[in-house]
Amino acid sequence: MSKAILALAIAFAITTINVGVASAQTLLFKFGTPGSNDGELDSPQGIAVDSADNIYVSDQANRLIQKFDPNGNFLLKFTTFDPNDGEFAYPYGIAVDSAGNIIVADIANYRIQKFDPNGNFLLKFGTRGTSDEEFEYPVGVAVDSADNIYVADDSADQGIKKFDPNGNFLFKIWDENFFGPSGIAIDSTNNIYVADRGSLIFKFGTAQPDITSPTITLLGSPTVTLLVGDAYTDAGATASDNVDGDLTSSIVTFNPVDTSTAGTYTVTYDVSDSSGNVAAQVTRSVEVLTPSQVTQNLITQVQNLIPPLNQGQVNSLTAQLNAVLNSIEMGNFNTACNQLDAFINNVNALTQLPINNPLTTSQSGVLINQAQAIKAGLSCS
Ligand SMILES: [Ca+2]
Repeated sequence: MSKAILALAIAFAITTINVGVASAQTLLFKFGTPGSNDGELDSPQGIAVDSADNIYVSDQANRLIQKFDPNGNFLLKFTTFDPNDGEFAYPYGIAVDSAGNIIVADIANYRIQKFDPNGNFLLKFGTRGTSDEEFEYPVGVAVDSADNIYVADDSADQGIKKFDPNGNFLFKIWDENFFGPSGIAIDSTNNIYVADRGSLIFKFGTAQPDITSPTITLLGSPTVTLLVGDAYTDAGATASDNVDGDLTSSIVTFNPVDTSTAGTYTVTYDVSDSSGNVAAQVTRSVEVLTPSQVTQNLITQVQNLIPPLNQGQVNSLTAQLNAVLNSIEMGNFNTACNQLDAFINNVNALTQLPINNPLTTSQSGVLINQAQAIKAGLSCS
């Protein structure tokens, strides 16, 4: 054999091998005729086989499930138009458990249905919604070695949900890169595989993922009122998580409080756990008031004390506070301090102890504390 012929022979051999590698796997058979009679199909979408190699097809447009023997011969079909049980509005994903029961995802009814090998209805679960037990677009189903049922809900928010064989919710699997989890399969050691319409394939282990967010607990009052110039020390918050434990040191606090400028400020607290679950944000409202604003608030409180005060008593206290306001606005802080002292004396004189006057010590204490706070804000001696 010349070199040229040998080279040609090798090239031919390589070509032949390549053709062999690229060819499709051997077709054993195919079956199906468009239509709605037994064994005829209309938009079949899902397929599964049982332990005896029988073939189940979710025949979407015919709204039923068809069962064929291992050679593709029609065995039975089932559907029921009972609106309560077993009606297929849009059967899609299908799986067979170890007992030969058939699990079907019925998208348009937002539910999963289970049938025995003869097509008798066994149970259903799910309704439309976004809670753990509900579905938005249940497309794919799979079962693990214990016949637990996994549902792929083709919605970025819902992800994969695991149910026990009776349809009781167990847990949810979610990933931040979910776009439309639709296909699902379980391997021999119960790892979970997900095909997502966002062009991603996921594999999840058997351990239950952490899907529980940490919680933040505010320390101190959710509302704080200060005077301009006061010091503000934030009381902080604590955080804890079901897996990570104490996450207090990981809290991200945003504290915009500026006590040199009157206004209402919102302090925010955020934290997430090591699995990326984000806690519900907790906030605190801090109001920084000018001495004038506190004085005006005090006037309002005094005017709301009828009864136990009478109109004359309220008028007297209000006049004193209006004088304080006027002095503050004129910049006569020393005068305002003296006027506040007179107000405090007046309040004390109206307090029940030691004789039976109208104000309780509690009521007068609230007024006096605020007067003292205004004095502090004015740097009274
Ligand atoms: Ca957690």
